[in-house]
Amino acid sequence: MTTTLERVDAAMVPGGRTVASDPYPWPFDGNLTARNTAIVVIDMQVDFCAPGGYVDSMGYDISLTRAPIEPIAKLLAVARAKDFTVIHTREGHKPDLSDLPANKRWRSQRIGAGIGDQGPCGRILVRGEPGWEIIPELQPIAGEPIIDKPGKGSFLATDFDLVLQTKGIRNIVLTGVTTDVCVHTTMRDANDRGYECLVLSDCTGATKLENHLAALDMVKMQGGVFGAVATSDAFVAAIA
Ligand code: C5J
Repeated sequence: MTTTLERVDAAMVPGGRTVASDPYPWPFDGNLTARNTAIVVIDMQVDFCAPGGYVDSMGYDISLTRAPIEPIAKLLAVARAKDFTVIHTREGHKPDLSDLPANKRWRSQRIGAGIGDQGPCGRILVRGEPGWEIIPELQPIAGEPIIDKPGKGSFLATDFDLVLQTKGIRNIVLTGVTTDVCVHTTMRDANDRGYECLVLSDCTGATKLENHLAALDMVKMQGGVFGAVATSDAFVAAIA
């Protein structure tokens, strides 16, 4: 009879490489290549990271959502040089708000940053407005897919899964904001679909530090219930 450990060993790629991560060396089977791994940059938009945007209008400290900008920029420079797939997402709604659930709008209005309402960066979280744009520091380069999503997760009402499948991606490296909302929703959905997820702790940020830390901790429960957590330095060391 084979033990669990023997079965795991049998699944390892011979000579495979892994990232030093918690709670296990990622990916689980050592099958990490530029061809099968995507760096996903979630919602690094003006509305989430810049003065006058949605997060700022809600009264949160944008230094927390800006903290990952520099680490992500450094990561992308290496990942692009190594030919990894880079995918960007943007949260936003159609100008007629036909894809904006009433409860999402109501909740945003009660905190003083109504989605669809006029703000300092244009209509909040509306496609095509200045606030919805990806910040200048992390602009996509030619050929990098941008997934426009109306929800917190990246799979609902988008072609994200089709893009991943078409490119042969099975490992997802998650970066962006916010750790506890859009990063987590995307990671949880990806995990259920069988993607192997890694969250980079310094390349993500939330509107509250405690929530960022708790969101990272949740990934690591139950032997890595959603995947693993690493620093961008550890990821770069593994692919260098
Ligand atoms: C939020 C996001 N927090 N991108 N969106 O509303 O995480």
